[in-house]
Order: sequence, then structure tokens, then C-alpha cells
Amino acid sequence: MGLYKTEIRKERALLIAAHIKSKSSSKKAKESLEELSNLAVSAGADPIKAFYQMLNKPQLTYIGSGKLLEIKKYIKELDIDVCIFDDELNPNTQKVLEKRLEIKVIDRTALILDIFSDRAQTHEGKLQVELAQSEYLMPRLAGQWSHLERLGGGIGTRGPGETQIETDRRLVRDKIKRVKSSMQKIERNRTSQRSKRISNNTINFSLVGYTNSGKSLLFNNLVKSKILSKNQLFSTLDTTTRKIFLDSNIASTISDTVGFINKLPTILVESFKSTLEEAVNADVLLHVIDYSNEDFEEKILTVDYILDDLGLSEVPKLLIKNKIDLKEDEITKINLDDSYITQLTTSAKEGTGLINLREQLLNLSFDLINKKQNIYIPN
Ligand SMILES: Nc1nc2c(ncn2[C@@H]2O[C@H](COP(=O)(O)OP(=O)(O)OP(=O)(O)O)[C@@H](O)[C@H]2O)c(=O)[nH]1
Ligand SMILES: [Mg+2]
Repeated sequence: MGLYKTEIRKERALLIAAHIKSKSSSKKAKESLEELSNLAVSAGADPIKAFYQMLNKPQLTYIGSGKLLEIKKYIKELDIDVCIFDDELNPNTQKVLEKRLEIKVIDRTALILDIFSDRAQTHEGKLQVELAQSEYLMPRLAGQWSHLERLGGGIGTRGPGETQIETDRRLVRDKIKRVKSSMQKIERNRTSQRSKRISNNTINFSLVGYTNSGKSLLFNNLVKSKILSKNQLFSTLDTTTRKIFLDSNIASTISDTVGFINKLPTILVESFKSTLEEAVNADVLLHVIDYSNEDFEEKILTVDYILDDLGLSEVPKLLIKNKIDLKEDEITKINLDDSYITQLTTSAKEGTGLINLREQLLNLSFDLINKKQNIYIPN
């Protein structure tokens, strides 16, 4: 007794989601909340209770006012420290909610940024997260000072508060500039390495997909590498590229990349574009899914949507249905659009399907080299 008393108490979180009836369903709302709960745990919070509301139309306060009262009751009863909302709140809504609920309010984006900043390892990764955080913070700075207004104004509150906002804005803006120029330097370096590879007539594959689908474990198996593969969201933030031996006549590389998630913050996609450059320059994208997950079809759509957003809709794809060792129902063919060349199954854990995967990669490489040579050597 008392031995663990000094352990820091985790923030007790209430999770809240709003969904529009015509666009969503209770099932989707629950799935999204479950994911939010995972994110909250990853960020070090303790999710105490979660609920959702189906709405006819969007609300200025994100959820209805009746629901807000209910939440207030829970905050007291359950001794809640923070309310986490399942969408990116606009700065104004966040401010209003904070005022009404009299508690810290954060959104899905802030949560994801928090996890990313915790996981960032390399210099570049850290810079990218910093940039995204600064850009997120910028329009919200005013809200940070609401506690001063709540003190009731008076001497030394409102005036200096406003001045502080201006100073803070300038500091953040300066920081954004600095981070961007550091990133450009790194980017120039990478471009020169990449052009070397392209001129070498190398075929580049990139593993892409939802977070926790098994990309890194697959990567480790294919190139005998040991990068972190763990049962948690966003294990990988930085891209790793290695040579992959398929045949002595062909040079090819494979990259492991950051995982995607539903409602991935746009600012994060923006600042991660240079990391994802490896994917952008891939000849083929290897889209890895957790085939044992009930919502794999939904997740395929999410990933395809983000890939389109990154300008990758033209890059040919292979669908890798991973974790078949956990799949209980039968293996069927998934309906996919034309951007997919084919689909195959693997278990990165048990090593099944890898020989077939290598064969497919080899065949694709021959096709692609032929195509490249047809382009490069006319007549
Ligand atoms: N049973 C089973 N588990 C797997 C398989 N592939 C990966 N896993 C597990 O799934 C979890 C996530 O694997 P990762 O390789 O980290 O997934 P990832 O796609 O790289 O995830 P992020 O880096 O977060 O995007 C780990 O606990 C792996 O051991 C598989 O084929 N079968
Ligand atoms: Mg990974």
C-alpha cells in the first residue's frame, strides 16, 4: 500500500462524437469512438466514458445543447479532466465548448498531433510534427487566453492578454518559417539521392496503408530489417528505404511509411508530404490491410482517399491482405477499382504468402523496366 502513490494520475477523459444521420450510422459512430479511445490511450489518457449523438444537421457547439448539459453532469460525477471530441473542432467551437463545459477541450487532431510528437525520432520527423503543431496552434492562440477573460477583466488582464496573443502569434509565425527552411534543406538532400536512384533504373516499391495493418512487420520480413513493429497506433513515423533482392537482373528498393487513419489531420498530411515523398516516387504502391479487421473495406477507402489527396491516384497498386492467420471467415476477392493490379494474401507474422508476394514484385519489376526502357530509349 502506498507504494505506487506517487504515480502520476492519468487524465480522465470523456469521449464525444457527433454524426450526421444522412451521412453516417450508429455503427460508424461506434467504430470511430473505439478508434478515438485507442488514440486517447496512446496519448496517455484514461478514457472513462464515450458517447455519440446522431444529428440531423451540424451544430454550432458540435453537439446539441441538451447533450452538453448531460456532459456537464458526467464531468462532475465521473471527475473528468478533459473532453475529447472525435472531429477537428474549429477554434471558435472549441472556445465555446471550453467556456460552457468549464473544462479542457481537445479534438481528434490535437490528440493525433500529441501522439506524433511523442513518437517522432529523427530530426526531420520532429521538425514536421513541430510545424504541424504550430500551424494548428496559430488560429487557436486567442482561445488560450480565455482564462484571463474569465477572471473578470479588470486591471492587467484583458489589455496584456491581447498583447500576449500578438507576441505569441509572432513567435509561432517565426517558428513556422524556421522549421520550413530547415525542412527545405533536408528535402534538397533527399532529392539528390533520389535522382541517383531513378537514373540507376531502380524499381521502387512503397508499403502504404492504415496504421497497425502490419507494414513494418512485412518490411522486416522482406528485407531482414528490425524496425519497430508494435501493436499500437502510429509506430512508424519516418520512412525507411532498403534494397530488396528479387533477382540478380533487377535493382529494387522498398520503403516503409507512416500509417494513415480516418480523419487524418490535413496539416499533418501537408507537413508529412516530404516524408511521404518516397511513396510519391514509388513505381508501385503496396497497400497493406489488416484483413482480420471487420472494417477493412472502410479503411481501404480511407487510405485510397488520402493517396488521391497526395496526388498518387495514378500510381499502380497491389492490395496485400495481411493478417490472414487471424481471419476467421473465408477469404474472398475484394471489389477494387482499376488502380489495383491485383490482390494477394499474407501473414507477416507467420511468413505465409511472402514467396508469392516476391514473385509478383519480380514480375511487376520486369514489366516496369520494359516500360521505362521504352520511354527512355526511343527507336
Ligand atoms: N497475427 C498477426 N499479427 C500481425 C501481422 N502483421 C502484423 N501483425 C501485428 O500487428 C501489429 C502492428 O504491426 P506493425 O508492423 O507495427 O504495423 P504498421 O502497419 O507498421 O503500423 P504503423 O507503423 O502504426 O502504421 C504488431 O503487433 C504486429 O506484430 C500478421 O500477419 N498476423
Ligand atoms: Mg509501421
